[in-house]
Amino acid sequence: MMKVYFCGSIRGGRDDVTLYQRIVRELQKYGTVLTEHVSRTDLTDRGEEVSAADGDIHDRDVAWLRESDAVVAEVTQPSLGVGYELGRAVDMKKKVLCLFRPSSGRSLSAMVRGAEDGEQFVVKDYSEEQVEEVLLEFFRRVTDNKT
Ligand code: 6K6
Repeated sequence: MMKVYFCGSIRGGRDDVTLYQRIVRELQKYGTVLTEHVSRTDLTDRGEEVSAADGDIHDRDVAWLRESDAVVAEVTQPSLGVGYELGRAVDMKKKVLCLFRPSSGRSLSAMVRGAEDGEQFVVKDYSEEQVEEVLLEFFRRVTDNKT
């Protein structure tokens, strides 16, 4: 079973959490999502529901990232944590898909957009209704190159 690491903003802001939920539900068709909590609606940007220390969160997440076969990030809502995870993922030579919604009116960081290499690191401009097809295309490629 493939292990998927999903990244989405937490302290960067929770505006897109229902979309994260939709993405995670879709990702579960392809494998185990290690970071399902990112899409939990009761996890706020303040972390009232969470008692874990930041150091423990960091160490656990980096260990999961190392374990993962693929990394999918929703990058429309800017998040330092997501940016950090993406940088570590590149260094670990993971297959990465970044999903960005141009309809937000935002402009994606050059450090993410510019990391695109069309192979290991892909940035996909999409709209919400394309979640299914965009993920299908990505995982087709991931599994093709695995053999
Ligand atoms: C919850 C609420 C506020 O703070 C928390 C701490 N909980 C976290 N639990 C698990 N993963 C986390 C937590 N905080 C950040 N992350 C990781 O960083 C997730 O994997 C997200 O992809 C990313 C979000 O970073 P920020 O900078 O937006 O918080």
